[in-house]
Amino acid sequence: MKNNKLLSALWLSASLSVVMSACSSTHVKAPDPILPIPEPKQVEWQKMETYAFIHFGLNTFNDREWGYGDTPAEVFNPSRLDCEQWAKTLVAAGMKGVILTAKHHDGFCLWPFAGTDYSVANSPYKDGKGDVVRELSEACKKYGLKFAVYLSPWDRHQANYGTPAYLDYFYAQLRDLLTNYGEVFEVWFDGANGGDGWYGGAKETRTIDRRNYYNYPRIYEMLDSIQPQAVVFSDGGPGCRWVGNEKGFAGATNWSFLRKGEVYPGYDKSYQLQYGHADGNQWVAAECDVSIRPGWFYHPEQDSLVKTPEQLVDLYYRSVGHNATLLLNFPVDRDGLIHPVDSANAVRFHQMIQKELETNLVAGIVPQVSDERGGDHVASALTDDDYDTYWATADSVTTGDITFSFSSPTRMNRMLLQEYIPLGQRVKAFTVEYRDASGDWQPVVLNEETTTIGYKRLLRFSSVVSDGIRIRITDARGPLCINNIGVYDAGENADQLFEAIPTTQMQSLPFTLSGVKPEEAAFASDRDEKTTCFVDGDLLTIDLGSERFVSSFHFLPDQGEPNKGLVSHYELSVADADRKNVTMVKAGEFSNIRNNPVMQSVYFTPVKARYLYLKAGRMVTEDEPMGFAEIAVR
Ligand code: FUL
Repeated sequence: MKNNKLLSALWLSASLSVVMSACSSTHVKAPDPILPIPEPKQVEWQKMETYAFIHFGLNTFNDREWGYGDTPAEVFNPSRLDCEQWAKTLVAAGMKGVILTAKHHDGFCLWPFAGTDYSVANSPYKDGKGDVVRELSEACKKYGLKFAVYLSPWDRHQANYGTPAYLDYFYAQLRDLLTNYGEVFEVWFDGANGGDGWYGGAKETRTIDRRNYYNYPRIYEMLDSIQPQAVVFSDGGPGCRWVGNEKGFAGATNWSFLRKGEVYPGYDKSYQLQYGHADGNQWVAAECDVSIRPGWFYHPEQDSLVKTPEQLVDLYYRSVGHNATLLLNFPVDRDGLIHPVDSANAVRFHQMIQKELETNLVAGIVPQVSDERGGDHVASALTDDDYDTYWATADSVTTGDITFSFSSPTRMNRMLLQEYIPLGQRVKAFTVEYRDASGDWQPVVLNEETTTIGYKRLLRFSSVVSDGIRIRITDARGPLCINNIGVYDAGENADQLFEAIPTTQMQSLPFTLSGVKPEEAAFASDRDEKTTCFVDGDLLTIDLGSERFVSSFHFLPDQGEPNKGLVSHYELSVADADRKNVTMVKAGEFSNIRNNPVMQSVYFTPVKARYLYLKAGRMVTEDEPMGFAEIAVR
């Protein structure tokens, strides 16, 4: 009897607390959203975090980054193409989806588009019966990857490019891809547009009004009616934005907003895209596109230049960990396969990340918080591993402390923070501190600023061994809404793992430069990519001191923000010791140098020479002097 009474008393109090908590949940209003906020599909897209790019096409076979559109379709001849090998590799590398270059700037179509004969249908691949878009979309279904397409608006092959007739052609291509290959998660519109091309005849330059020519509002209508779940990438969105570089990182401070209408392909302040516009009124989160090799397309001489697993881990922290997504490119090789080195490094990268962030030391621990809104928005929501529950503060409270205590000293060196972005991005500044032996709070040592959080912020800090860690949010755009916190120990070598990785290791014959300011000459060979030597005029003269056999010229462009002195078209000549015989060895363009100012290389037939002359035919920005962070001659 006594027991029964006790049981019923317990039952009553348990039911009361359920009722009370149900009441409090229903009575505590969620914070109002702070505009701009993402569309649900933008949140789903951001949750993908890492996905792959595949650059494959005629360029793979003609060793170009930007084909002119003059290479015959018969050149496309992969002997062992296997989209299932791509899909399996990408899954093992942790990729959630893949975007395929269905058509790059050269106009060659990887699917048998009926509107042109410049496609796989006229190539030896499967005797013209192949369809790489179909093969990859089917492999994706089989291996559980999402699928998406890149369709270059610029077409260097089409004779009518630049006229209204081309637009009908372009829209028909898009409609074909959106209608016949299943669901796509993203459509990628490249900002590189207009310029030199073949255009069905001799090479010529065609400029277009990049803002208006394509009539993007019409394209978005088509997309919304056929594939409403797809997010549109372009430099300024509307679904997601370019991050302003092709190196694979976003700023540590990164707002998912832009000022509506301000950014368009060719935006002259593109370096701002890595930070977003803090005062923006449109939700356009950043996507970090980067190739696992220096080029986007496969070049055999880059087999030794594949990014290492450690470099990829670093990029992961600076992309996904900086409130952006990571779009990692795999240049499929001439056999039609992802190269074994690329595959091994990418898979290892994924394993390293999984290992570093394997055990959340605060999972299920309810932290102490300085303020709690109540209802569903309580401290326990921070570590319950449920994306849709979040801790929030009262409407008037825009700062807050979250403190975790451990029963014994614990080693920590990584942290994950997530804001509940369906209600907007709010946090402007925070600090992370640990409790020292005397019980005082000390800041952890980081290599970047702690400002924004957004969808996800990952921090790497020097290891501390402590029984307490706290996050102090010191400034925000409104009440705080944090849905997830993780604290990790990435192992004994955690601190070395995030130290700077050397980027410039160029071997060169010794040289001196003329045509440059004497105090800047040394910058071109100081192995410091942050110092640049600028040239007076449009001619750089390199003196090797004596006649040598040379066969290549390399340079790293200025790595500043924005990059200055980028040479777009060049002529490279050589001369003998008495400068009587001057011979031009190569002329061409540094394709895509504006968006991807990585090391540029010019290879030519070996020749004996003492002097090399690089003449700038055209600069990316007119009237700027040429700039070189590093130079090498071999
Ligand atoms: C750039 C293009 O010009 C490159 O070739 C590459 O496709 C890259 C992803 O986008 O703008």
